[in-house]
Amino acid sequence: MTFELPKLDYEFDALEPYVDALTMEIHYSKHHAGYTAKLNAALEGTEHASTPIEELLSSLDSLPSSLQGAVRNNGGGYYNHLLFWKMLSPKGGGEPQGVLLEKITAAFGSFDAFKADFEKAAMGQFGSGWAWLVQEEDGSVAICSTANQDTPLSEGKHVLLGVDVWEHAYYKKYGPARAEYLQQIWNVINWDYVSSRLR
Ligand code: MN3
Repeated sequence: MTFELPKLDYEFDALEPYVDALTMEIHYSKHHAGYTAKLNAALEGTEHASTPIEELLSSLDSLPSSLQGAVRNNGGGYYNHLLFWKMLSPKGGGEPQGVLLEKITAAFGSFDAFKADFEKAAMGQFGSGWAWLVQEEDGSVAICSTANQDTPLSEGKHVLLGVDVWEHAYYKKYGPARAEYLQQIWNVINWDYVSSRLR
């Protein structure tokens, strides 16, 4: 088993009431575990079984065509959730500080304007996917979204923050109200971790 499900830094119920315990348990124990197992199964016995996940995802086109789908979907799911759990914290919320806040203000005008733009991108992602804050080559930050488990890493972008907008991330608590989930998720965003990802 090359890729392992990471230990969570908090309990399933630690993000209540914003992310409910049952959603966390299923999301981690079924969805993330599933991506991990399927990724391992796809790579087992191939020359890529011990290639770092970042390397696999940033060079999808150079992989054998028989592996590209599994790495894109299950490798993307494995990697995106690795980051997502760290981007959340029971001690999260509030506003980013320092350099990250400066970059956000420079790009969007204010933190509130950034949140509105981010929520718009997340709402505009039709079906399953993610909304992202990424850092560009020139150091500036930008918002984008991806479908399914596609990750900005595969487009050469450096991820700072990602929010899962698959229904499995919110449906048990919020039903179809993705907008409400997005408004509440800010309460548990771990800005210290997001800031630590700046290059
Ligand atoms: Mn998910």
